[in-house]
Amino acid sequence: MDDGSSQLAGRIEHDGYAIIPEVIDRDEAAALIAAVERGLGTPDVESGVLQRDREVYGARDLLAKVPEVLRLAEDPRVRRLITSILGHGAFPVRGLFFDKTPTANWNLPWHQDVTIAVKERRIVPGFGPWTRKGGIDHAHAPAELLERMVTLRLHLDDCGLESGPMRVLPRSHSSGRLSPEELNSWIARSAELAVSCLVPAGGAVLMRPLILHASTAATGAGHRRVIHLEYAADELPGGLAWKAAPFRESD
Ligand SMILES: O=C(O)CCC(=O)C(=O)O
Repeated sequence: MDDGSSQLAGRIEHDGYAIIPEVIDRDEAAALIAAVERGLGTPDVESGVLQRDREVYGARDLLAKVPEVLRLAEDPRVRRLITSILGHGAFPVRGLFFDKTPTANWNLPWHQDVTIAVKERRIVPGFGPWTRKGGIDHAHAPAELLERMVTLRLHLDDCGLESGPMRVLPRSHSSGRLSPEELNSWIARSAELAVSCLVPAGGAVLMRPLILHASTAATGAGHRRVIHLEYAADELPGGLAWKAAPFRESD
């Protein structure tokens, strides 16, 4: 019997993204807001917690900092979505937190997500340039790896047009890593096909990291809190290791 998994996998394969209106319920989303606030504690840039005017607007390494987020990443409702796309060997490799508000606001130009977080920098063909953010080594990764990853962006607040939603360009995920010229050509050809990802609290956007996406600044009051979880199905080559969930670090 098809439980919708193959349909979801087909949508991700074809469009590069899908909106799932309910992954967890609103009470669970509210509990996660409290858990993230507890887990992030006092804002501090060195620890990977980003703040502007004393307001937390983002955080890295969420799987290590917030146990409830690690549980969410392995929750059967989330796992079912992820494994239908990546198979049963899928595992979470990075957790980020975003909180867009009128005072901690941003817009992002069209881009692909090409960066992964690893335990330790090593020279491996295809990986780089390297950066260090929040005390963690990050590298640009090859398209073949990124094409076998998926991101789940779980919304903790209702996200409408006024919330500065993420916008995606359907089907832009399947052309590999785009040069600036290719990216501009995609935008020139198909910007009018962009979809604003409007998602209720507890719902999520599933997306391939290579889909072109952007976001506008929020115009309304309130928060747009998102837990961003990346999953992979492959170990890394050349002695590189994912800076992933704590339980994997002692593997
Ligand atoms: O949350 C947003 O505003 C967009 C985030 C984004 O573009 C990203 O995670 O790459």
